[in-house]
Amino acid sequence: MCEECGCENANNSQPVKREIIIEENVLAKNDNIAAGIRDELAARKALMINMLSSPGSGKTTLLEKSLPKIMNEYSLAVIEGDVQTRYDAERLRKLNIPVSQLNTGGACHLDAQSVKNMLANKPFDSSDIIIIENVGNLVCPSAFDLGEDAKVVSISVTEGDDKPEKYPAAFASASLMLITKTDLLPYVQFDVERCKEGAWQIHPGLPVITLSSVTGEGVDEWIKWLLHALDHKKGHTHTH
Ligand SMILES: Nc1nc2c(ncn2[C@@H]2O[C@H](COP(=O)(O)OP(=O)(O)OP(=O)(O)O)[C@@H](O)[C@H]2O)c(=O)[nH]1
Ligand SMILES: [Mg+2]
Repeated sequence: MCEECGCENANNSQPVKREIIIEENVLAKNDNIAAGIRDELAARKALMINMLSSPGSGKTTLLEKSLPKIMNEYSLAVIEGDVQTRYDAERLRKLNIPVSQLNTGGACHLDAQSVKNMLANKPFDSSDIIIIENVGNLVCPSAFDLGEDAKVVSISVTEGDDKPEKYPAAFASASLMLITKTDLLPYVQFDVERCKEGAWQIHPGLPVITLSSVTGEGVDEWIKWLLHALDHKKGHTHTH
């Protein structure tokens, strides 16, 4: 018995091996389902974004702030992933943004099957842009492909500028990093350049947007990135 967490695996190599094989099977099955989702979304040229971060980095607040700016022009839908509660879905519904809540009931990430089930329903079956707010966790969600076009990882300035180096998987797999809550920079020890450098060590050239949902700094840039990704999905040529 492991003294730290009470698990059964300590000092016994057999169960650990079995656990790794099971984990590989789970991931392979998840990847297959995700590949199916990706094919389906490619066929109807819908964009799906998977937002990752540790709890409380400001994902829902950013969606509240940014999506109303484009909701009349584009057909949007949000999947809110949380261990428990419908709080985030209720917040977005107040703004008339179509949203469904997925509660994992304990799991630290969303998986492709639960997203696939959701995508069969309205309004997801006809949306231009589907945003998944994954469970707040900087580790597990990065291992589970959901069939998205891009992962967007957020880190708020209250979390410390060393986090990309400490939790590299999320930054390695992301297509965009958001450094959030920049309005709090005067009050915390956070070196934006160090944070970027740390992320670039893991993922050279990773695009970065610094933003604040309080001041609005960077929010338009985030929307521009999103619409550019949609353009790309629809196969339009770019002029910017
Ligand atoms: N100062 C400041 N606070 C912010 C900003 N964005 C979000 N917050 C606050 O940070 C807290 C968490 O914000 P949420 O948007 O709920 O964060 P989240 O990433 O959706 O959280 P989970 O879904 O629980 O992982 C709330 O108290 C927000 O008001 C920001 O730009 N500046
Ligand atoms: Mg949230």
